[in-house]
Amino acid sequence: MKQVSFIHCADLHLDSPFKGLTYIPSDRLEDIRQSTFHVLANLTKAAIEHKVDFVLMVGDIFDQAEQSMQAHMALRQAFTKLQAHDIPVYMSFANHDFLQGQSFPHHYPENVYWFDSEQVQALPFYKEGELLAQIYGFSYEQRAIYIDKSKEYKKTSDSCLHIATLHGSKGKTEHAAYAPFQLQGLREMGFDYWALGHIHKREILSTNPVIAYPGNMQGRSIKETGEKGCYLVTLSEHDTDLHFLPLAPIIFEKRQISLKEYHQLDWLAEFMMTEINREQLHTVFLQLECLDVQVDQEAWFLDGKVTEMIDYANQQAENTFLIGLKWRPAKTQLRGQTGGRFLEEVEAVFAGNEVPEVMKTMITHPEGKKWTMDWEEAEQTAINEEARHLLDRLLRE
Ligand SMILES: [Mn+2]
Repeated sequence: MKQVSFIHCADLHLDSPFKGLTYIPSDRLEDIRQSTFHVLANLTKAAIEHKVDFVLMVGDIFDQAEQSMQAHMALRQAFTKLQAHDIPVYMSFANHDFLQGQSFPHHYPENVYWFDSEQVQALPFYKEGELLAQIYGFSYEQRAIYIDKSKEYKKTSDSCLHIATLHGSKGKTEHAAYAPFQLQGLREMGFDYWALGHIHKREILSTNPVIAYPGNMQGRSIKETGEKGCYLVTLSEHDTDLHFLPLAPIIFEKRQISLKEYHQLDWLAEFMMTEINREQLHTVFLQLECLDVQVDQEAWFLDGKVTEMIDYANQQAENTFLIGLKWRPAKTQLRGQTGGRFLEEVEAVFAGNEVPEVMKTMITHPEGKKWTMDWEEAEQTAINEEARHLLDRLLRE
């Protein structure tokens, strides 16, 4: 029976600049900037410890088309370490590190096999002279691929395991620019495993055969919460064993707290200190979201008292740091107020799905488009809520 063990990872985004992060204690910034390098070192270590047959890296190895020398050197060093343990790497580039944007030569050690064009190719994996698997894949030449690439995957006639790597997204609606595929289509093609990449949230889309996203390897903002890492896979013709390995040195988390029961300011301070003193194996960046903030509590936030508390808590912290505080007043008063036509119009904007006239100039402007195009529903709701609270506060002042 043919059997292989391998690591399936994707979306390393090596040398991510972490530009969007705010409120991070300045002496922690360097840890964050180094985290994608640390996770690569952890990956190398895990592959060696688990003695895997090979490593699959499914696209977006680098965060940007044009890369830093540090990123190239770190990647090469990781490959060399794997080579010393006879572990091959099968790798592709995708929308972040597409081929035509790269100028650095691809001189990798001999254990590294990479998909060098948008043409789907098969690369064989031999162990002690025996062909155990064919590994399929392609790289992005440009930053987008609008067609369903899965239709171009053709199994060779070899009697061995057939493992397909694909950096793309499911369906046609959401991210059609990234090699969109249909799940049912993949299921029916007879491959033993579909190693996906692109979506940063870990997800098993199908179990027979396994079609899975390992998620990205290091969360890059408060939108990418929880443990991050890779899959350790043992695959034979009859069985797939999938095991998640956490690798990320830094974890982002969110915690909600209702202030209804917190009548005193020092109770909130107490809560913060408990949160930062929790036993943690990793460095955790925690966003507190204070809900149901009562009218008389709003001053705590507006006068900067809570920010000051966070600064103090972070000075005491060892593993858990508070970042990016959010707070929401208990009740939006806009609705209850009799503010005449103005408030009615404001409410109509919030209630409707139509883009208000005044926004149209902004979202059609090339600069504005960048910031307003891709809101998910939850984000849109959060933005609306925040706008409503801001208006409410300003009107009362
Ligand atoms: Mn991608």
